[in-house]
Amino acid sequence: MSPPALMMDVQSNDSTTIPTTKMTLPQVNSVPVNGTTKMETIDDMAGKWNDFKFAPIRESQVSRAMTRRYYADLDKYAESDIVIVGAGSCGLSTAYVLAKARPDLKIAIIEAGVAPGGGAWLGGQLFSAMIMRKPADAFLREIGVPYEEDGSDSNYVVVKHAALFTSTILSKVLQFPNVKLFNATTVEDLITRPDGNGGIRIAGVVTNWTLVSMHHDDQSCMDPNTINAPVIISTTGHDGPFGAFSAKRLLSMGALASLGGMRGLDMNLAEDAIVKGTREIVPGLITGGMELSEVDGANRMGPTFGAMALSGVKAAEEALRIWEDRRAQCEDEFGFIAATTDKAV
Ligand code: 48N
Repeated sequence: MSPPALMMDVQSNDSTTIPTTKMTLPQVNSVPVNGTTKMETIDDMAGKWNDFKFAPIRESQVSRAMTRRYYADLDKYAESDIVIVGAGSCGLSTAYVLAKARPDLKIAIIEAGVAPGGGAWLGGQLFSAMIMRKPADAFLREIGVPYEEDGSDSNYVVVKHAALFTSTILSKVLQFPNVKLFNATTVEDLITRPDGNGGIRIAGVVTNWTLVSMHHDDQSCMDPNTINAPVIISTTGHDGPFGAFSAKRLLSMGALASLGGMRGLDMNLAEDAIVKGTREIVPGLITGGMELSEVDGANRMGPTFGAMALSGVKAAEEALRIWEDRRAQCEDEFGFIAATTDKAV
């Protein structure tokens, strides 16, 4: 027989009042340091491990601290201003530029993997170094990633480990208060609206837990969730289980007549084409990074990442160029107001 649930006077915002048995929590075993009872630094702990003790916790406090925040975020970002699909090097670069330029916009990033970063944790063939051709070094300076040059007149720079770039851009993006990363979450469809000309406009994304999305073939009726937004930026890459997702979905729904299909490797042609081609491919949806190679039939560039960063810069610029118009279209819908006003709907 399980022991009676221990009722503790645990602070919670729950409206349900539960009878509590007042307990005196064990005092945190504080080791007085310079007269204080707090361990302010890890130096305070050095050599005092025998007396060390964490502050007491009840498991439900951890559960509530996590779930309360997650569900508040789901509620807040159910109406987003911009959704970025795919947190690879292009998606993260896009998010950085957007969040910095428009702190008033709510930006949701949907990433299928548990670990965001896409293919940018390593260079080519699982090697460590990341190469970026000039002028993409400007982006490295913008986000504060150190790099080397192979000779004073080299046309490229080298980040000693790709993870240094990815961890830095990820850290910067996650620190913006107007950005929410929903990782381990897949966009498994797009929200569409008639565009008034017989075609469609993209007005949001359809999401599910990635582990659920991967089992629609062996489990039926696992319905998704949704996020409305006037602008979607799809940077889902060309690789992996969901690569080029939006491009393929737009083709299957008839919004794109055909896909060009990624072509062979040519660094010079590929990187210029991806950056210059980053654009709104159907009303409300911008495509950047390697997903665009599938749309346009652009070459692949292999193990050089400058185009991913600068495609992100361009995608952000394109998003801000079209956002007001797309938002106005959203406002027309049944009087719903776009996300930034956060007006209850
Ligand atoms: O890193 P990727 O795959 O994509 P990009 O475009 O940011 O960077 C591409 C780059 O890594 C290269 O491929 C290099 C330059 N090589 C080129 C070459 O010639 O080989 O990131 C895409 C991200 C991944 O993290 C996926 O997990 C995620 O998008 N993703 C999705 N997330 C949510 N919903 C989806 N449907 C989805 N599909 C992919």
